[in-house]
Amino acid sequence: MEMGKTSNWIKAFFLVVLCGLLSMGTALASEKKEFRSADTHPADYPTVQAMNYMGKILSERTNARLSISVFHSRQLGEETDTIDMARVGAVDLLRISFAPFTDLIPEARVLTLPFLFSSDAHFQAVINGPIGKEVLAAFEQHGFIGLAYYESGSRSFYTTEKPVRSLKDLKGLQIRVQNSDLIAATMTALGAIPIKMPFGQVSTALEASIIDGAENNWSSYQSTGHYKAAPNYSLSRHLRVPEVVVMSKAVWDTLTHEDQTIIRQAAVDSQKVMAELWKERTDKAKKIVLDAGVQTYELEDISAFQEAVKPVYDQFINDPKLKNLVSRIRAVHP
Ligand code: GTR
Repeated sequence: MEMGKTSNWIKAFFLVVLCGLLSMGTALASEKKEFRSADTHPADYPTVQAMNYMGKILSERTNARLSISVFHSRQLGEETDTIDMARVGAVDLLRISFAPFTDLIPEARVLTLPFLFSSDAHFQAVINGPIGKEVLAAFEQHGFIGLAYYESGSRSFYTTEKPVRSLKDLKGLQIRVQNSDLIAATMTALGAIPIKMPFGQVSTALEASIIDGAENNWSSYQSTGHYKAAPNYSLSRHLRVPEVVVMSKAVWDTLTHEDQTIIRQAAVDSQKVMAELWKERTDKAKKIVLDAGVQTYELEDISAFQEAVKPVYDQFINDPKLKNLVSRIRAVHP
């Protein structure tokens, strides 16, 4: 089930036209380039801060010739809208979740598989190693240049009424998911009813009991205020969906090799700042939600969840190249 799709398309269309006009103006005005970057999160969120930092060092390293203006808080639309805009070069950069790329880029599915990573350290070793590089490189043939990964912790379920401790608890619950067939199939495999819904609509949907719950990391659970309507947080850690900084290939191809190198390095350098901000923010978010009365739960039997999602692997990891990536990920020992 999808909600708000038509209005999002209309919104995306007008934003594409608007951004197109803006970019023509910038190109004519001077040689200076101010890249527009989109983010769904608010101004004080680590991803936005890290992109601001990337803009700062980019500017320092080019005598203010290159800079970044971050349109946070969904000012340019929901994540799927901004993917469409970046593809045609209407927006230059995205800080975005891998999830909405999984329907487009087969390699992106691999890092989004449920229960694939055994720990944070495992996840970090994979994204910062050769597999991470290979997956980022795969973005290019789909119109994006993968520049860097950002931290995002693990995602867990939260519900308005009954906490989720077992598959039985999840059965029949309407759970909001990101715009990804793979994640929707994961919910179905776990017995829930997936509701694909843009991030910006989840608060209202929880408050109005349109959905029974959603899933996200501590920081997003807190920043969105979802914890107020859904105070049962079940530490299922079922997904570790990476966040990524990508540039529109349409824009990238207009840049000199030298500028491309500077941009790539600035993105990689911002990753370290992101890691620090992320840790701080996660600790703060946990404290805020626990102080507000959120109850946490552990799953009774995680192996039942891991077993239940096996068909998702068969369905989405359906060619030798993807299977090989999964085996190599499993063989990484941090
Ligand atoms: C957050 C992620 C966002 C967005 C959001 C969602 O964890 O940082 O980019 O994808 O989840 O659930 O839509």
